Amino acid sequence: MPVPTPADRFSFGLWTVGWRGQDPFGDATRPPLDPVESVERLAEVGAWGITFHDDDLIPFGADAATRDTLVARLTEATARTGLVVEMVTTNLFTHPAFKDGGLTSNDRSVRRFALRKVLAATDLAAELGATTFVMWGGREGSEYDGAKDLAAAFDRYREGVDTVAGYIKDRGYDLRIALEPKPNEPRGDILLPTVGHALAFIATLEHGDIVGVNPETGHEQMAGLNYTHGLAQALWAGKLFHIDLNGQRSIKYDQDLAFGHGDLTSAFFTVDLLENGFPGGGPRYDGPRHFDYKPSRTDGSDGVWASARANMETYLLLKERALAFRADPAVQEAMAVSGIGELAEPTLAAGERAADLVADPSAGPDFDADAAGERSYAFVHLNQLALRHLMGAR
Ligand code: 3MF
Ligand code: MG
Ligand code: MG
Ligand code: MG
Repeated sequence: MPVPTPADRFSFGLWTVGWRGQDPFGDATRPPLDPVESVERLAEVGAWGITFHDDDLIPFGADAATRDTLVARLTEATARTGLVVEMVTTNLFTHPAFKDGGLTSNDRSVRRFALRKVLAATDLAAELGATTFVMWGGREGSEYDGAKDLAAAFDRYREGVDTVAGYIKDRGYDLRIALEPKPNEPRGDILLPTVGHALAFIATLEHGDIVGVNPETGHEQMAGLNYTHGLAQALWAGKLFHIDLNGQRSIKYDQDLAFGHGDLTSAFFTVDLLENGFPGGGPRYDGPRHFDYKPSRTDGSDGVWASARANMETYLLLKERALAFRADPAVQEAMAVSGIGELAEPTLAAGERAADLVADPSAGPDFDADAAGERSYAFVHLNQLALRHLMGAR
């Protein structure tokens, strides 16, 4: 089996391996894990970096001295093991104060407290050398459509994100914000439910130049959407700042399975995009391969580390197969038959305008639409070649 190394730039949230298995119906099934132990174990299994929420490291409400002691402990552990802190984020969802949201709570005093908490988390991120700051608004939303003035909610969301981005610039922090879309859970409906919604929101920001997205596999799939397409549009827009890889089996609660343990074929094409890029070139993702999964509550403590390994092993196996897929002459031939490369050619000729197209009979009355309708794109053959590579049958 392939062995992960720091060069692969795999990273894990402290809340992932640290999840104790509590769910809405059952208690924790595993004992608590010290963040320092998580760092040591993640380094042992070949990870490169860690990420965390402020509250994963510093308990909510801790005083400044406690904060400094806990940060120093973590810094000692990362320095000793060589792990980097690549991303930091804010917990605006656990405390009951945030039950109606952080940046978009109907209660202004909650919004002010939440925004200040986010700003403090950017200080922490900068102090630890992180370059990405994720904002997941898990409680920004509602269960009832009459519960919130939605236009005001978007105004407040924009005000909040712009305030954080402006603060990052004022302080000169080397940080970019990545908004994490999710359709629902814990709220009945969450604002910015998909990558597309988040991109449209970013276009309205004053400081949108340092704001992108952090798409999560399962979050897009919970909305019945194609994760790879979401990554592709974010990349194309220059906004793919970070990723949360995991597994999800269809539209249901947020499963946070290990990467590849949901829709494996989709995971293959996700890795194909991340490792090979678009067939015709175009923007590439060069950020961390970050896993946001939960070790199943049916696994004991050993299973935590086995599942951390599983994420990386599956990624590397898919990487081997995706590289072989694109290098295979039979695949290249099938791609040519399918016209994959043809799409890169602009539809209009150089200098051609709409009026020229209207005047071109070859695109109108002389076009043989019936012949075009008979073309076989042979996408099934191309996909079968992908499955053969995926299954190790080539
Ligand atoms: C929830 C999530 C979050 C975010 C995190 C920021 C608890 O479904 O995915 O994890 O990823 O808050 O990165
Ligand atoms: Mg998630
Ligand atoms: Mg999830
Ligand atoms: Mg996530």
